[in-house]
Amino acid sequence: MIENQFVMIKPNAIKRGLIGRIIEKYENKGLKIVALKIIQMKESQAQALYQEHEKKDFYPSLVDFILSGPVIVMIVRGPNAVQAVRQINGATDPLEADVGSIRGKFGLTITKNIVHASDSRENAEREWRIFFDEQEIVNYSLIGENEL
Ligand code: 3AN
Repeated sequence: MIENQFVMIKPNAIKRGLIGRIIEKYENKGLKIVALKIIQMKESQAQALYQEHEKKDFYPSLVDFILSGPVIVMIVRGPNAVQAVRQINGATDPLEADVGSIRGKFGLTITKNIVHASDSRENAEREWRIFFDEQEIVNYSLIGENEL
């Protein structure tokens, strides 16, 4: 099943110059970037993105951190893209993530865990709609895509 996954590169990863090394992992897997931008997130967008965590004790620090610098938001498309991206990202806590994953390789703490991705197809659509209009999604073919 071809899915759209919502992915965000967090401010610490951008400040550390990791953008290319992160996006490379999704491309290497055969996934396709169909929308992408760098933004300074608005508080209202952060609240919408993290609404499920609103009551949790880490919520204020999570919102502060995500507003502390630019983020990259993107839509990554491919077969089983939701699960595939979560596998590439690794477990939420970088210390529990596989060392071959993005969080296992580049992360140290759970709040500044380098990347975000949605946990279901429904949430992926809800989350990309916080940052993109449907017309911003560009469809095209990758070389060899039919062999995936
Ligand atoms: P994931 O991004 O792996 O799906 P979520 O959706 O449960 O994880 O959490 C969203 C974000 O909230 C995480 N990326 C992490 O930065 C932060 N977070 C989750 N759990 C904690 C926690 N126990 N303490 C601090 N921050 C947390």
